Amino acid sequence: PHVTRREDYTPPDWQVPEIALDFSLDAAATLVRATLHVVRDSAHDRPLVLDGGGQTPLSVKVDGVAVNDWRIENDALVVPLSGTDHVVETEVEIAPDRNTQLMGLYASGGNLCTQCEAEGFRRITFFPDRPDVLSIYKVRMTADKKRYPVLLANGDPVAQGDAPDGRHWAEWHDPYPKPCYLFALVAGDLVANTTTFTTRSGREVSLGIWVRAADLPKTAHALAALQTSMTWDEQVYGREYDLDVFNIVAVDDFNFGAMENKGLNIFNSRYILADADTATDYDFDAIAAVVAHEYFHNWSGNRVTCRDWFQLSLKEGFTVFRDQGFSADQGSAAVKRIEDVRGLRAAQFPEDAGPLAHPIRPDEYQEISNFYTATIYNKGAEVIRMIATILGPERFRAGSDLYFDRFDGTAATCEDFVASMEEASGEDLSQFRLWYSQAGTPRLTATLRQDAGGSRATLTLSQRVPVTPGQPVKQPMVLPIKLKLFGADTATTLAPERLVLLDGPSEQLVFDGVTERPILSINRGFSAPVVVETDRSADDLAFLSAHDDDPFARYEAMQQLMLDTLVQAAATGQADHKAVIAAVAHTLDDAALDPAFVAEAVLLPSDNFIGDQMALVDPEAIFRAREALRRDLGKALDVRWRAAYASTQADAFVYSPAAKGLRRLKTVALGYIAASGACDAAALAFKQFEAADNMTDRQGALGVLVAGDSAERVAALDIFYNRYSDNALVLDKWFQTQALSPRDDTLEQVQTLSRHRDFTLANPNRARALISAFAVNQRAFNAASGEGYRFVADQLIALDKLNPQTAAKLLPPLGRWRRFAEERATRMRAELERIVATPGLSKDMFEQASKSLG
Ligand code: HT7
Ligand code: ZN
Repeated sequence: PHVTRREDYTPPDWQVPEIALDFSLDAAATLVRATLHVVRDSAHDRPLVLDGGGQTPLSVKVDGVAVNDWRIENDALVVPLSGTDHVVETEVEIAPDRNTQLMGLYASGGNLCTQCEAEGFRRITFFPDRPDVLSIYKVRMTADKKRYPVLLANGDPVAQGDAPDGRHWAEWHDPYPKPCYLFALVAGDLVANTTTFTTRSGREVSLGIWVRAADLPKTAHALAALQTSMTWDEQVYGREYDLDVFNIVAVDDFNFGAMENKGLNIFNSRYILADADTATDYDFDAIAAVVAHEYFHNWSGNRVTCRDWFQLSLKEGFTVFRDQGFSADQGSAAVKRIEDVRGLRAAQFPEDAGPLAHPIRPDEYQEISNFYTATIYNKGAEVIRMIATILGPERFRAGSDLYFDRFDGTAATCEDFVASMEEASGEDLSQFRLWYSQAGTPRLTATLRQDAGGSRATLTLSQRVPVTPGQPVKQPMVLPIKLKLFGADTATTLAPERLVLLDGPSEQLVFDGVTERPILSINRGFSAPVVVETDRSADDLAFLSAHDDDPFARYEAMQQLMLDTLVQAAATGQADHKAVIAAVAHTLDDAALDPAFVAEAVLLPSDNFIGDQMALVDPEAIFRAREALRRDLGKALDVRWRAAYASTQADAFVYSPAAKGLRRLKTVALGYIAASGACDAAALAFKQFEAADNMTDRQGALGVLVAGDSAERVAALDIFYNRYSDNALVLDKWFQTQALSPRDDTLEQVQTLSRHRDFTLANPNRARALISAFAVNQRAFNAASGEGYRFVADQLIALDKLNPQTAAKLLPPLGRWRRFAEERATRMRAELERIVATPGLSKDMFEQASKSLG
């Protein structure tokens, strides 16, 4: 396989300052004429090489004259040119309706749309498909007027008109130079929810969210989120929008969440469409976050783009950090931080500890699509967050202003970003740069000792960065650790919060005036993305879960208390649940706490996260331990769960942080009532299911019922299916809920569901709803028979033939074989070997599967 290496970067041989694209659109056969103004970039005699995606040019012209001395090499069009400045014109034909990969120009729901990041533009036309070639785009589209009444592209609309044979045309110009991965067009039968936004310098921008007519009522939330995002970016980062038009189009078939094409974002419809009946609070929140994320890319990604794809985290890590800040400002910042850390631990920590571990700025790749990972996005955001923590808000903002001003209109690097932060703040980030080059989650050990008889305590901190593939030796990182000491007797502050920058292998901190037994609160706010190991007792963790004034640390103490109990139970079969029960009771009794926080704090760690703490994962033992604790918590606190359940009932659906928190706690309480084995639990859940005026309550109740074994379970699944059988996004929930069920027969149910008439691998959302959800279900996926592995491998092999990118993203769970005892490990490896040996395997899957075999 061909490997692209970061160290091999060289600037482009040819620049393309302008391009004119003329599309004659048709689902079966689209003609693309591209006119490129090409300029030799330095003194060299190399030909013009334009990347391609398997198409053959119908014609090639240089300076208006047809030429035939071109050749195709590795799909690229090679054109010998003698001078330094030419106009090169190519014509190609492509077939959007046969494009199942959903990269380039493709058909979705009868409309035509594009996806070009990372390397889809080459499947549309011949072009230097690399992010450091920036061009001004002029686009003309002609299409059947009835079938495609709406024609959209990047930038601003400049002209439109009718053409012969029932066709019409439109022209769009984008004045900002951009890399081709930001190109987009849409042709379709769509309607828009529109409004205007006036930027702080007075530019009036037309905003439009384009969907099928029937979906128009579900666009209000996304449109409001867009307006809020535009204001937030002006206020928090001083960034204004820069065109007269900002359009978003929702499509049903999409490989990812959304795409930030300049002035024409294209979204997976699941991140646009919402109303109370069909979308959960989680969906509403995700829509606002993704709308914000894509909008924020207009600066962090579009105005300043990436020099090469190794710099992907430059735009993605920074933009995730920005969207996290936005979401935190819209509701509970504490709950948002807890959710983000939970997501990081679920997706990124395992990646960092497995065969696909890579630094946030990778050194090499075979297929760049495989690097749109939790590491690039979420760890990347944590790295930016650490810079913000070290610098403080004012200096961080100064660094961000300098970065945007200095690199506006250019393709930059992670180094440019860090250097801007350094220059604006005066802070030396030399050693901090290791976060960009070293993979692996650092482990921080903290031991606090009170000197015998004295009033002094010593905290010893030490760090270790684990070995990862290709990186056998690691340097100590800079870890910004927020910590504080509480007094065990008085529950007062013994040492106020301070930020420690641990930059060596270990360090000792001495605290004076420690007159009572100190309790350590560490990594407050999750100030560094590390695993913390301490020897804090169950009593100390219970103390912190009740008294810590940092909400994240408080949540974390409870999680650690639960984890310690569950890991011991899974390893030994024995457990004392008393401490957890008392801590949960205390949290439920604390009327001052936000219900949204309570709901997070009382949830047990997932099976997967418990497994991540163990030397070898025993899925059955973990499942038993967790179910036993759930049952005991349910039984012991029955009165409290029922009180919480009663107190969280609402009259009518409102989408607000407070109402969301109550709904969350309501379903968590219902889950514990059911876990206790109470005989009225199914009836209670079914009542919630039937009475619900919103999807959060309805799906919450369905999840509780699906986990059990009752007549209500069967009824609810039927009712849900029949009610929503024509709504693809809600049917995804129906598939997903069943795939996540903890029942003994989930594997068989999922196998049956894969043959359901509504199941298809052609739609990425549907494929993910069943396959990804099933792979997260630790016990079902890791069935001792190996059937779970075989099922997933079969699905991935089939999906690879249609959509390699989506297939490859679903592979990592099979690569976790080193974490299991021999029998399961052997079966997983056998499936990976079967995948690698599949004839015609894509390079996407080959890279993931072969690296996973390690
Ligand atoms: N920047 C976008 C990435 C993306 C993508 C990547 C690979 C294949 C398909 C894709 N669609 C969108 C999304 C984002 O991070 O905002
Ligand atoms: Zn992004």
